[in-house]
This record gives sequence, C-alpha cells and structure tokens, in this order.
Amino acid sequence: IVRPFNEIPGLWKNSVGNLYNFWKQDGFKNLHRIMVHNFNTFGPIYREKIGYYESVNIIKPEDAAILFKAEGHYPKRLNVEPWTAYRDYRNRKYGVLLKSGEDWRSNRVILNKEVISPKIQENFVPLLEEVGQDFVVRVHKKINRSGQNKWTTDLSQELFKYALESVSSVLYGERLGLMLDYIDPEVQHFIDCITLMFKTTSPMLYIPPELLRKLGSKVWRDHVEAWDGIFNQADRCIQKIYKELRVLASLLLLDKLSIEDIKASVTELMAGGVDTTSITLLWTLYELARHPNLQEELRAEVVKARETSQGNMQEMLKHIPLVKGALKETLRLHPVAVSLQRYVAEDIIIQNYHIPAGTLVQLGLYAMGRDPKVFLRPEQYLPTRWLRTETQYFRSLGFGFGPRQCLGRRIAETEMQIFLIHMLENFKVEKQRHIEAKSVFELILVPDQPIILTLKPL
Ligand code: HEM
Ligand code: 2DC
Repeated sequence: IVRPFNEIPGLWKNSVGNLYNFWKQDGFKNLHRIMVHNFNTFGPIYREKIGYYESVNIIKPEDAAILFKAEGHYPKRLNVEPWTAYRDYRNRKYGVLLKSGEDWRSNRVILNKEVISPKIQENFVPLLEEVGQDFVVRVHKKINRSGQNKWTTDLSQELFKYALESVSSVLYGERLGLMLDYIDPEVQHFIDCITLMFKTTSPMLYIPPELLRKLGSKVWRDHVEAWDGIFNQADRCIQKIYKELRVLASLLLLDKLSIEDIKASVTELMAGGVDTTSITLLWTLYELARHPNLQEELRAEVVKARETSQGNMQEMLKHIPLVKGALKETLRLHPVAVSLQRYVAEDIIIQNYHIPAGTLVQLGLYAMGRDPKVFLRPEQYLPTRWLRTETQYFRSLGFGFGPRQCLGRRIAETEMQIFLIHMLENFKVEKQRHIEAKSVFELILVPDQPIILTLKPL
C-alpha cells in the first residue's frame, strides 16, 4: 500500500525553528553536508521546510529516474529568488535560466541550436583549442620567469580567465586577451562580480530578498552591485560585437529572438560560464596531483590520442575516454550543483510514498555521489569506473538532465577536455602538503581553501 505524503519522515512542521537550527549549523555554508546528514538520519527520502522553501529530498538513481519522467513539458527548477528579485528590481528581462513555460521553451529551442547541438560543437573546437594553446604559452612564461623551472600558485584566478576567454570566444567570436600580461580592469571586475554574485545569493535563499531590500541590508546591496557589474560588462561585449559572425550574430541575423531576450540569455551564458568550469578544472588538477600514477595514465592516453588523430582536435576528442571519465569523477565528488530540483508535473510514487503534483523534489547530487550504496568505494577517485565497469544509470548527472539540463554543457565539456589535453601534454602537476580541500556552499560548491599546485615542464 502506498503511504500518504504526510508520513514522509523529516522536519517540516516548524519552518521557523528549522531555519534557526539551519542557521546555527552554519547551513548557509554546509548545505551539502546537512543533506548527507539528513539522508543518514531519515533514509533515502525526507521532507523538509526551511523558511519559505518546502521540498522532498531523494538520493537514489532509480528515484531520480522517476522524478525526471514526471518533469513535464516545461521543466521547472527551484526558483532562485535573489536572481529574479534583481531582474524585477532593475526591470531587466529574464533569460533562459529564469524563464518558465512556453516563453522558456521557445527561447531554449533556438539557443540549443546555437550552443548545445552536436553539429555546432565542431565550430567551437578550433576556438577553444586556440585558448588552450595560449594558456600553455602563458604557463611556460610564468615558469621561465620564476627562475626555478616550476610555477607554484593558486590557479583559480588563472582558470577564471581561461574560462571567460573560452566562453567569450565561443559567444562573440572575439578574444578578450585574458591570456596576456596586461588585462583590462573592467574584465577583472566582471570576474569578481560573478564570484560576489554567487556568494551573496546563498544567504538570501531562505529569507525573502524583498524583505532584505526593504531593510537596506548589505547582502542585498552587494548582490545588486554584483549583477549590475555583470550586466554592464555583458552589454559592452554585446554592443561591440553586433557585426561579428558567431552565436550572437546568427541569433541576430536570423531575427529569431528579440534583442532584449538575446541580451538576457547571453549575459546568463557569460556569467554561468566562468566559475563552473574553472572550479571543476581546479578540482581535477587537484585530484591528478594527488594521484600521480593516474596522471601518467591519462597522459599516456592523450599522447596516444594525438598520434592516432594526427593532431586533429575534433578527432582527438573521440579517443580520450579516461580524460572524460576523470571529469565525470570530479563532478561526482565535487559537483558544482549541490542538488537538482524539479516541481513535479504529475503525482508520483517514490520510496512508496505518494507525492502530489506541484511538489518541489530535490535530488541530492552531492550526497548521491558519496553514497556507498550508489558507488563502490565512493571515497576513491577512480575515472575507470565510468568505462562501463559499473552501471551508469542516472548516475552521471553533474549537468542536470533532460530538456532543462545545462545549456552550456557542450561548451563546458569541450573546453575542459581541451584544457586537460594541453596541460597533460605539457606539464606535470604536483601538490605540496597533505592538505585535504573540502567543499563549501556558496550557491555553487567551491573549495574551502586555496588549492596550491606546482606545474613543472615535462
Ligand atoms: C544550468 C551545471 C557550465 C550555463 C545548469 C544546471 C546544472 C549545471 C546542474 C541545472 C540543470 C538542471 O536543472 O537539470 C553546470 C556544470 C558546469 C556548467 C557542472 C561546468 C562544469 C556552464 C557553462 C555555461 C552554463 C559553461 C554557459 C556557457 C547554464 C545555463 C543554465 C545552466 C544558462 C540554465 C539552463 C535552463 O534553465 O534552461 N548548469 N554548468 N553552465 N547552465 Fe550550467
Ligand atoms: C543551489 O538550494 C542550491 O549552473 C539551491 O551556470 C538549489 C539550486 C537551484 C538552481 C541551481 C543552484 C542550486 C546552483 C547553481 C546552478 C543553479 C541552476 C544554474 C546554476 C546549478 C543547486 C549554474 C551555476 C548556472 C548559473 C548561471 C547564472 C549565474 C547566470
């Protein structure tokens, strides 16, 4: 017999008290660990109400499959209130990230053709390859200047620049020059604004931004300043590029979307394309530094792939299964998104509980990645587990799923694969001390401390 919704275990009866406890446990930074703890306490399904958010949380791949089958024609994620509050406040349009219903679908279908279709991927491989090569040149220069034949640094700022250069090159067909010594302070400001925007979002997830605005709170003011900086820079890029012939231009020329819709979505693509890929790459280098033998295996694969494909990058990308496995493994242990969520479009049954249509259901992505019932020896970084040795059914979900999955997925994957190819071909990555970096929640999950790596020429 199916059990009723009200019998799902969890803390959902005292939302204000829960918010207080959440705050006491430093939940704004520990959301991922609190979710793991809740699954350990309540089992594979629990219900929760913190502040104004109410949700049902699940962890099993089989249950994720049920959830995504019920996402409906217009899949809807948890609404990130601070983001929509900013747009409403400044009277700016929602892009594909924030739109819903038919408006979302029609914009998304058009954008898909320009950024995520397999056919279009071929177009941006050469662009991304060029950025990858420039990054290698830059690292060699840093190594030479050090006078020690190595370069030891926190790579995160370098990776932010690499990621922004890559995504701009694809969107605008123009290089920003971020791999050079002098970088435009306005572009640096843009990068800082994205980080600040994410950081100021998480404290506002559970308290209505509207209220914080009326109280004139600092976090709201910082958030507005961050988005203003993001939109200003994106506007400048869009203005400059009207005539260029890339994604943006083909959207314009064919007159498929209004200029306001294009601006909104292109700004989201630019802002979404920096911290996500760069942090995933940083975690990957960190894991390769911790596992030198694995690093050599990956290097061997890349060298062989280069031979087989005679340097043709498009072809080369088809011969690096272990590199691709490494990226999946990074997203398993260090996902960007702590959870995936959908408001279910129809009634469903999960773990034998009835869940009514309209309920917000969250898949704990971070918790699933570390669950020994889902992954054998989950604490180990094993890229080979993605080479058909273990089942992959609803387990590789770092970019989400279905028609509402990450729009930047193809750009991100290609950009990250090309980066790793170039790094493995040129440098050895080492780590200094025995520090264990953990994740902290700043809307996306990021390392809790600087990750210092050493790059040595091969
Ligand atoms: C949405 C992850 C890189 C732009 C998402 C979602 C996830 C995600 C989990 C939600 C999907 C869902 O609800 O099913 C990642 C990861 C990245 C990455 C792990 C890199 C490692 C990027 C990049 C861009 C981007 C490079 C832009 C070029 C977007 C946009 C959406 C989105 C616009 C919203 C799509 C929509 O609502 O229709 N991403 N992302 N992401 N991402 Fe990414
Ligand atoms: C954050 O409880 C935790 O890809 C919340 O590139 C639920 C939630 C909802 C939406 C998620 C968000 C979390 C994490 C960041 C995501 C976002 C959807 C898209 C966004 C996953 C899990 C991200 C980083 C986009 C951001 C683009 C934007 C800045 C223009």
